[in-house]
Parts: sequence; C-alpha cells; structure tokens
Amino acid sequence: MFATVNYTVENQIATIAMNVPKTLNAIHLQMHRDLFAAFTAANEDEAVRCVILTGEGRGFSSGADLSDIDFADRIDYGDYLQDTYNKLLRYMADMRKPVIAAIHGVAAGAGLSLALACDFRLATAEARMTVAFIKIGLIPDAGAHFYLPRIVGLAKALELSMLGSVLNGTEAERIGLVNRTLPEAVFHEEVRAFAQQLARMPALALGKMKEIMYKSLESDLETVLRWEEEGQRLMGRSADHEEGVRAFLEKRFPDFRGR
Ligand code: T3D
Repeated sequence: MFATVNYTVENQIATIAMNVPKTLNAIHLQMHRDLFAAFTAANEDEAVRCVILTGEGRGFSSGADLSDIDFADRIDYGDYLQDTYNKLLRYMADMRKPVIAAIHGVAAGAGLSLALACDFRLATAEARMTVAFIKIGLIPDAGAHFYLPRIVGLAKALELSMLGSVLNGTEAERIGLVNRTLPEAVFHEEVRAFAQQLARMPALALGKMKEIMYKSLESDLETVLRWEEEGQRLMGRSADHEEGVRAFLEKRFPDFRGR
C-alpha cells in the first residue's frame, strides 16, 4: 500500500511497519510521507481500535537517513523538522487510539523519538536504544526533549541525551523507558496479544483518558479536575459504561463497542 511502510489491519489492530530493512529502517522523505499516510489511515478507520508501530527486518528504526544529507547543499533542519517529524508528532499526540511501539533490534535517534511518542513501548531484552543525536553533533528532535524527561525523569533524560549511551531492553525497562520486555521468540505474538487486550477495552474511555493524561502534563490541578468532570459526564452517558456495569452484575465478560 505504501512504498516504505507495510500497513495491515487485522482484528481491529492496525500494524504500521517501517520497511527499509537494508538501513535498519532509516527515515527519509518518502518514509515520512508513508508514515503520515499510514497513521492517518489507522486513525480514520473506525474499525481500528489499537495501532502497533514497528520495523521490518532486524531493527525498529536507525533514525534519520544519514546518507541523505548533502553538506554541499545544506537544507534548513528547522524547516525540515516542521514539514516532516513535527507534523507526524502532532498527529500522533492528537490520536485518540492507543499506539504501541514494538521495538526489536535498534531504535536510534529520531527512531527512538518516534517510539517515545507512542503510548506504550514493548521491547525484546536484546533491543538497543540510543538517543544518538549527540554522536553526530545534534540535539535530540522529533519530540524527544518533551517525552524523554517525562518518561524517565530529567536526570536520566539528560544522561541518555548527553552521553548518547546505548541501553538494551532490560536496562530500558528498569528505568521505565519501555513498559515491558518480551521474549524474542514470541515477541510479535505477545505484542499482538497486548494490542488485542487494548482493542477490547472501552475505546471512548481510552481516547478521553489519553487526551486528559497528555494535556495534564502542561496544566494545573484545577484545570485537570474540570477536564475530568467534562470527560466523566460524557463517559457516564456511554453505552460502554452501561455494558461494563451490566457485565459486572451479571458476572460475565463485557462486550465493549466503543460507543
Ligand atoms: O534530518 C534532520 O533533520 C536531522 C535529524 C536527525 C535525526 C536523527 O535521527 S539523528 C540520529 C541518526 N541516527 C544515527 O546516528 C544512528 C546511525 N547508525 C548507527 O549508529 C548504527 O548503524 C546502529 C547503532 C543504528 C546499528 O548498528 P549495527 O552495527 O547493528 O548496524 P550497521 O552495520 O551500522 O547498519 C546496517 C546498515 O544500515 C549499514 O549499511 P551497509 O553498510 O550494510 O550498507 C548502515 O550504514 C545503515 N544505516 C544504519 N543507520 C543508518 C544507516 N543508513 C543511513 N542512515 C542511518 N541512520
């Protein structure tokens, strides 16, 4: 469907797999276009309840495609970010569906930034994660300054960014950079099982929760309490709330419809 991204939908789960294995899924202009189109497709498809972002081959993503850089004809990186990563990052932040980064192999530079912008990170113990930018004289981008300190705390965010050190999945789990590590042999099956669990949850509530949780990072208690009042007012009228309560009282599994 896309030149550099495989996009599939199965059992309410959309999988977006970066697909340039030769460079460990280095991100170039075409991949930016394809990623944006794939995320749009997943977001606009009402049947999709959960999204997995991953990479084909032996890596998640090695970050920006360094072979694309032409120092004889330098582009303005600020403008480039605006047109590419930042467009996608804003779109992902506005999505009301849970997004899982499935990280096997390497996630470096902007590849790791994309994973940080997902709601969950699942990795193999052998995965390698590095902020990497400092190794080529750049600052982190694609939202890493926002997400990294919020996920691992300021001290670790500065350490990982300034040293450009490489963490494996186990170390990343220890500092909260990934939610959990999964055995390599069953990685993709376990990621799908996790996604399936999310896909069965009340989608309206997940979307509202995501919206408030992210907005709360830049707000105050009074404002968040008001968002919760408004949000719960909506959830209280939803069919999923009714189904959840009925299922509890009838001692059966709920069948949530996302309404
Ligand atoms: O454009 C802008 O606005 C600037 C923004 C920049 C954002 C960024 O993401 S900066 C950070 C960019 N990424 C990196 O600096 C990482 C570079 N890659 C590496 O350090 C290593 O390749 C890895 C640690 C990721 C993996 O190492 P390893 O030993 O497993 O694999 P390898 O042999 O190094 O890589 C395999 C192939 O992929 C190799 O090609 P070859 O020799 O087989 O033909 C390698 O050149 C290629 N490759 C890996 N990373 C990139 C890449 N090609 C282009 N761009 C890459 N980022």
